[in-house]
Amino acid sequence: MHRSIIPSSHPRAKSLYIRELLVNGFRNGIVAPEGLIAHGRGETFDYLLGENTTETARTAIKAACSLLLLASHPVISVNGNLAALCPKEIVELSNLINADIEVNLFYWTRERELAIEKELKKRGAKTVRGIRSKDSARIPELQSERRTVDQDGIYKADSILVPLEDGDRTEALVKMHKKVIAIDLNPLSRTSKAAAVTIIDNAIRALPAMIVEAEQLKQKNDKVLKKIVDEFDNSKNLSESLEIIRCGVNARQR
Ligand code: PTJ
Repeated sequence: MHRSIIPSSHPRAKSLYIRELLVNGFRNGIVAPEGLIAHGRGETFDYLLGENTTETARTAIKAACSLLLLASHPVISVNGNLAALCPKEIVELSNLINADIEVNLFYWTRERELAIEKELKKRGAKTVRGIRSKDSARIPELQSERRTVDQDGIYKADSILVPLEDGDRTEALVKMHKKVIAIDLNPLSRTSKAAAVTIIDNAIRALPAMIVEAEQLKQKNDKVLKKIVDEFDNSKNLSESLEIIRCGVNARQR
């Protein structure tokens, strides 16, 4: 890690540290080379959104946590970028909402799948699903490597948290009548539009914010959680994020 050569006084220090987490993840065999490029795309949107969790994202976080707490079988889907950015928070959130953790990769390799499993177990995960075996299931109509899922994980889940997703799988999961909760910095992506709840925020901020929110919402009864979900409008929330990008966060949230 080159953290020592990035002065903490650097105006872009936080953003440069996040890059280092990904570069480090790449060097440790967790992040795909293409993951570094995907991060660059995300960074652009993050810059335009003000590099903070907006009130609009907080509304989505509340709905997302409510949906996950109402689920009978929630799963957190983990790819290379997420595992590099916030492995500790993945485990903490999964414990809090009683969710399975499942590795699911677009650029699948056996080595990376195992490196991610190892990283999550190092951070306290007891079980990590999605490690391919002869019992793995297939998502119908999906051609990418992401179609291979755990028979007792994503395949049977009713709600799935999918940070940094490609649109194809989100659409396929929706067709399987699953509730998809996305974390994506791009409010124009197919994933953002297809998900039931989309959190337009950087996953590195969204996961810790979800932990705080879920801790509070866990005290509420199902009726209250259901009302939060019913009142959430994903299209409206996406439009608000687009307006923040267009006009700036202060113009939108004054
Ligand atoms: O680890 P693998 O093999 O599963 O590969 C993962 C990547 C990310 C390489 C793969 O899923 C991919 O190519 O993703 P895309 O299609 O480039 O989409 C990534 C989306 O996530 C884009 O809309 C980005 O704007 C967004 N994004 C990037 N970084 C972040 C992000 N959203 C939230 N938080 C981020 N840190």
